[in-house]
Amino acid sequence: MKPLNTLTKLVLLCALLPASLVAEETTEDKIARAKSAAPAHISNDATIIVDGEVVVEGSNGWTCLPDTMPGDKAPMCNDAVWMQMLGAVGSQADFTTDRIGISYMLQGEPEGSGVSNSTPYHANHIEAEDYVQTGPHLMIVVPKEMLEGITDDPSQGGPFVMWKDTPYAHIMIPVTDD
Ligand SMILES: [Cu+2]
Repeated sequence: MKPLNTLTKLVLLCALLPASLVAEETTEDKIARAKSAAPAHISNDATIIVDGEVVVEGSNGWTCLPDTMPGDKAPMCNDAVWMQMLGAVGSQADFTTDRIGISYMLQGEPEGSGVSNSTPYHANHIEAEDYVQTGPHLMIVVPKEMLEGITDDPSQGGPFVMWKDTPYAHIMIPVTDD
């Protein structure tokens, strides 16, 4: 096959452009999704981070993100402890806390954006034996000894521990039936 000449490339580019523009989310879309993770009385005054940048400076100590993992469209609003933990997960750093941390994920996780319940680092979460996708929920991180007595089995339908044997163990609390 002959290499494409510049004109052909240009024509191809123009043909593809409109579709990609339609699919592209605006920062406003992402801000709206980030805020939808928590009740308005929290998200309206929260800091919003989109694609790693602060786009709204908040005033109440909460931080909302349009995605939990890049592009997964699972928005969350986190307090300071949760933001610290998220940073540790991202850099595979150790993490302990002497206080409770709270995260709201009231939109839950869209199709395919769940995770392995045992590790944040599964190479392909959706293929994990213990893949779990959770509807609207809260997430609570506590000093580890406080996890005692809470199941790590999501199928029971109640609160369960996610990533139990990692520094990032936290309690998942589903708040609806889905
Ligand atoms: Cu969550």
